[in-house]
Amino acid sequence: MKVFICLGFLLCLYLSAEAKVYNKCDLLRIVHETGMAGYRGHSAANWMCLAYHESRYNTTAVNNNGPSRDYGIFQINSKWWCQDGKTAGAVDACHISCQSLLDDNIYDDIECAKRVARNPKGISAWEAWKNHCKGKNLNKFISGC
Ligand SMILES: [Ca+2]
Repeated sequence: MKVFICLGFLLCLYLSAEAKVYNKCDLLRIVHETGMAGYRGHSAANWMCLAYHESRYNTTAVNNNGPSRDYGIFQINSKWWCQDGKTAGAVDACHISCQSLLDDNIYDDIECAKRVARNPKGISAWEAWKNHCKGKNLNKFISGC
């Protein structure tokens, strides 16, 4: 039993070394810096709201949808956008490993999110954006920074 507790503890240490939960103002700064603000007509507040409702700004967020998985701060899907080696018929349109969508460097995640937004569905590809952000007052996602 002690061995298992120890392993669990070490795993936590390992994960926390890579894990990063962004605070709002740091993420907003990067959204501006990378040209995501206004990209394809979507304001910084829309991207901030999207990331908040997809991952709570946690870069290590993973959600298993059965046949595919969503990865990282923007919850990018392995069926279409990234390669996780275990999704049948994966397209990998961002040409990126899904694992690199979980580290604390989100610049590559942002490039992939822009690629998603260039598709005909645009930002509507994200269910969380449609359900929680579309047409809403999003001021709280950018205020105070
Ligand atoms: Ca990354």
